[in-house]
Amino acid sequence: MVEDKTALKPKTKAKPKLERPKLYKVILINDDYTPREFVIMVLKAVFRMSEETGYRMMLTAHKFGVCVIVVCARDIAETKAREATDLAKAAGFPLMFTTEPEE
Ligand code: TYC
Repeated sequence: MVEDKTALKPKTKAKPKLERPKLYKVILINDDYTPREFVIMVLKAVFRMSEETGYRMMLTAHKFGVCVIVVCARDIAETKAREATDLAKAAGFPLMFTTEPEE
């Protein structure tokens, strides 16, 4: 008798759908006390940006209240926001960075 080797083979392969991990925004918040130069220094040190980009982002937050600094994985976003906020706190400034999920 001929053995049917294909009988147990599933017709379609199960493809578990992997959700793409959510991305998070790091947001710079304006305040009335932190010096502009200090904001730029933090942006350069923590987010590795140039003087020009730092200046542009500082000014955007200054004018509009907030500025999105970077969009990245949650743990990186939270670490950078904490690092930047802690630098300001250590220097006695109320400068704040927050994170929120991207829609
Ligand atoms: N508004 C501040 C000032 O006039 C400067 C500043 C800009 C502070 C952006 C925070 O996220 C900020 N000294």
